[in-house]
Amino acid sequence: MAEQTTILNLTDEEFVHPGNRACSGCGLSIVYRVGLKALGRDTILVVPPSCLTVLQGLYPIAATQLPCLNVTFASTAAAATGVLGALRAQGREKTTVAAWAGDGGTSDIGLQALSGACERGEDLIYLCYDNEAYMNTGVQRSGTTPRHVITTTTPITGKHQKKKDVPAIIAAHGIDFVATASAAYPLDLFDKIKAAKQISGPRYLHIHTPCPAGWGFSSRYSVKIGRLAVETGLFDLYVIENGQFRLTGQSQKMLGKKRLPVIAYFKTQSRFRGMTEDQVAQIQSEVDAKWAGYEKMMGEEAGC
Ligand SMILES: Cc1ncc(C[n+]2csc(CCOP(=O)(O)OP(=O)(O)O)c2C)c(N)n1
Ligand code: SF4
Ligand SMILES: [Mg+2]
Repeated sequence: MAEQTTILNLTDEEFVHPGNRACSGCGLSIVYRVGLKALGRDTILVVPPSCLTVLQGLYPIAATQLPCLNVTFASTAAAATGVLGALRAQGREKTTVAAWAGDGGTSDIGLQALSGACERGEDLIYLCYDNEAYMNTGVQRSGTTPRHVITTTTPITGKHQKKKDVPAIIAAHGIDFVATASAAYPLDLFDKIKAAKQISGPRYLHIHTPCPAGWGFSSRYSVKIGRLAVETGLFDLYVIENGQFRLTGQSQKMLGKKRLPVIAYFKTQSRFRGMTEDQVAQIQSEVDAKWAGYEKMMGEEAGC
């Protein structure tokens, strides 16, 4: 990727109007503001029902300055494909089409349309902001809700199943660009979207997005909690470019270093309140095994 952006050279162009209807401290507000800066003015957004539709609002009092097509849940990537076709017919092939959906709209309801678009090689950028539940309708569990999280549909003992690894599913389509990012590392997110813009074909970004209302923490801690997810090794920042996996940003810096224990993350949010000590220990051992895999992979690449 090109040189890293810093706060000193980040563009001050804004595509979000001041004031929107997201909750205070919403991680999506950061992701959306920075994401639009990276996408640029010549972009058409395609968005299914979600907290993002609430944040964006409705014409004529929309919070966004970019054109947006609000579509049905299941059709995001298919609708974006239609927009691409219409632009092609008008000779407007330089316009970026960005499909932008929540984790419910991506990992569950919109997955078949996204898979189809990836398999066909559609020229779109797909961004999934992962707040790890169906937040807009009152915190129901989704495919990407982590294990043991209490939601309104997984009360008392929490979700029993593992978080669905959507970036891995998309990478299995063999597309040229898959990346993860976090609201807590906005410049890393900016640079990844910029990198995605340099190439054509389907490009997928999966963005960890803290949600004070749904995760149960004070709105002032969104960035801190987003960072803890990365610093504990629970959510990793990486890119897979042309099939080549590499850790990036803070995750890359953590290679060979001691990570914070996962309990440091769990204890900050009331959604983990049902976890037992054994469950915490089990997740810790899974994270340790995953990172041992990263260390081995990087060691092999370095010829050690
Ligand atoms: C077919 C269909 N089912 C259900 C809904 C109701 N609905 C609107 S937003 C939403 C939650 C979306 O969750 P997610 O994609 O994770 O985005 P978030 O709200 O968390 O930002 C649901 C279930 C709908 N609009 N259409
Ligand atoms: S419910 Fe969560 S994701 Fe939705 S607007 Fe509020 S803080 Fe943001
Ligand atoms: Mg969600």
